[in-house]
Amino acid sequence: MTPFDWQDPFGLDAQLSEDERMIRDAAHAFAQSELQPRVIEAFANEADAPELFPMMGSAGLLGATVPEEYGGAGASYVAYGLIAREIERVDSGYRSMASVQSSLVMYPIFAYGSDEQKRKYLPGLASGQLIGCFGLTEPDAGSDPGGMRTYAKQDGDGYSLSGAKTWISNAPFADVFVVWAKSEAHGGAIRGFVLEKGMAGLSAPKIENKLSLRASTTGMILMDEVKVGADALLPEVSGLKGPFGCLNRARYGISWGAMGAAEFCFHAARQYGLDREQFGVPLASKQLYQLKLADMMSEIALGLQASLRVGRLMDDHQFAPEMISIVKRNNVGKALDIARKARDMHGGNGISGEYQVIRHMVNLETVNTYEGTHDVHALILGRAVTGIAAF
Ligand code: TGC
Ligand code: FAD
Repeated sequence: MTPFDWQDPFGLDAQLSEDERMIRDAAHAFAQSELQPRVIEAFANEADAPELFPMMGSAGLLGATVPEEYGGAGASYVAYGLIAREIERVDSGYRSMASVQSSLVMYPIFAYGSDEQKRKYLPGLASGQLIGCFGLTEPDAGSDPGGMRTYAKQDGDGYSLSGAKTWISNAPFADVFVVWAKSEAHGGAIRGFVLEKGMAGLSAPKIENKLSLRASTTGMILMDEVKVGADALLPEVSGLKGPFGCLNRARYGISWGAMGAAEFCFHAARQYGLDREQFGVPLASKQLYQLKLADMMSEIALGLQASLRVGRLMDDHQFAPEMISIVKRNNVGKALDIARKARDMHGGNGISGEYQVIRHMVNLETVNTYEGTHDVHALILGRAVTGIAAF
């Protein structure tokens, strides 16, 4: 009989390759030594942290799946998920910064870009010398991105873009903007464009006073006849499958990341229950307390195993987007529930920033909403089950 490990109930570690374990351990060491010491203050002060990008780049955490010739690590999607889990064990906002850069900026340039665009942007994005953002959501088009109003007019050989994007991670300090717009020259089809900081007519004001994900900077992208050359167009994709192809990768990473946040909360609640005595005994000796810990451990073990399966299928090019909807929706929903329970199990201390569980709890409210809300993923799955779109 194998002894049971409450920190790894199904032996996830043993299912990883040597390379994946090394990447996981490096991400863990970076997150604990560089991110953890700054996060409480960063969250409290809603601080911008562009300096983290070159640090994450040096640690090999950006664009892990992108081939080495473009500065990436050529690693597996499982390795990418493990990185997200380790960063989000510290904070969902830091994972957001990294996953936007990797899945929503580097991936579309790699998958849909010209050779010239790949050479121009990918090495700088991988090293973190360049910071990227991804503009899909608009004030009047969130869950329904097909309703976007941003358009690209033909302008000589190039294009002129006008419109507004909102709730855009990294935008206020981004150098590279991957923006989706309806293109006049392509019969109104949604196309991707790469814009650069400093272009006339382009601005990215910060959205202040978020009460969730405060360690990640969020802003708008305002475009007033931003003129770009023909070389700004991502040539290899047309239609909503362009942005959705990126979202598949980011949503998958989030499914691992949310489990990292949940693990932090589970471990914290366990330790708190062992240390804190009430009625003359540790809280962890109480049946109700143990029930909550048992539920947390079970959901995390199941969620990680599901993400590992989806990651392996992605690495084999055998995945369906609905699989990603299952793990994004379920893992984030379970993580939010675990964070709320952990907050409660810490009693009054649970509302203090020092104990960190309430920070994870409020962060996960955002994670539940972005990249397709919990209910939108239910509708994607409902369509798959019934054949009827209920959006
Ligand atoms: P629908 O008619 O279903 O599809 C339109 C076209 O897109 C294709 N497609 C996909 N392709 C690849 N992967 C997927 N997951 C795809 N889903 C759809 C589809 O085949 C079709 O292609 P074609 O060639 O036939 O035209 O589209 P719809 O307009 O009915 O969409 C419905 C719905 C609800 C599924 C979709 O709009 C949706 O997912 N909404 C949620 C929006 C969302 O997730 N936004 C995320 C914004 S980015 C963000 O939040 C970043 S946060 C980052 C961070 O900080 O971590
Ligand atoms: P809405 O679509 O208006 O939804 C509001 C509510 O209605 C939700 O509960 C939703 O589930 C529900 N609803 C919507 N449609 C239906 C339906 N058909 N049936 C039943 N219920 C429905 N976007 C980017 O493009 N890039 C980014 O980098 C980015 N970063 C973000 C960072 C943060 C901190 C946040 C909060 C958001 C970010 N987003 C980003 C935007 C995010 O993707 C959207 O907020 C999300 O897609 C939901 O859109 P919405 O806010 O317009 O909500």
